[in-house]
Amino acid sequence: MANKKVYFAGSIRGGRVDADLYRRLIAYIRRTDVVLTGHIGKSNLNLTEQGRERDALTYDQDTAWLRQSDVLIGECTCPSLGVGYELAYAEARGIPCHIFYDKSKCQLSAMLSGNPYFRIHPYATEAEIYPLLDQILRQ
Ligand code: 6IA
Repeated sequence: MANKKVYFAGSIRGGRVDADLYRRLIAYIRRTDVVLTGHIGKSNLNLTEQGRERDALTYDQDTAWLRQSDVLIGECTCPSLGVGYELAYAEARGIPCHIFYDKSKCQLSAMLSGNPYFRIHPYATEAEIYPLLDQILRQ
């Protein structure tokens, strides 16, 4: 099925060390499908806390996008409280969740790797991710 709505999840306040990778993965998915969360790959995000009212707008928008999405694809090498929350939110609503992480750079939380609901894709090189994305987007 083409044109899936993809919720791409990646660290924001958890750290932006992988922001360029997020940008490349989002661009790849967008060749065929829709990414609801394109901002995750942007280089100029304001990371500072902006107060609960401003953050509530982010929460409301992101959870609305999650409820609309066909699949969540999370890049989880850089640990992020928000991404962990989004994964649990998506699981509770039966949205398929795929988790990617660089196995040479991190150890995935047992709360993710121990949950059989999540489809987990440890990778050694970025090149391994793209054929897996093709499979996920074709499902
Ligand atoms: O705990 P983190 O900040 O690392 O959480 C990252 C995850 O939460 C991402 O997958 C996003 O979907 C979501 N998220 C966290 N912060 C924001 C955000 N910040 N905007 C959109 N989604 C967010 C507001 C700054 C913005 C005005 C650039």
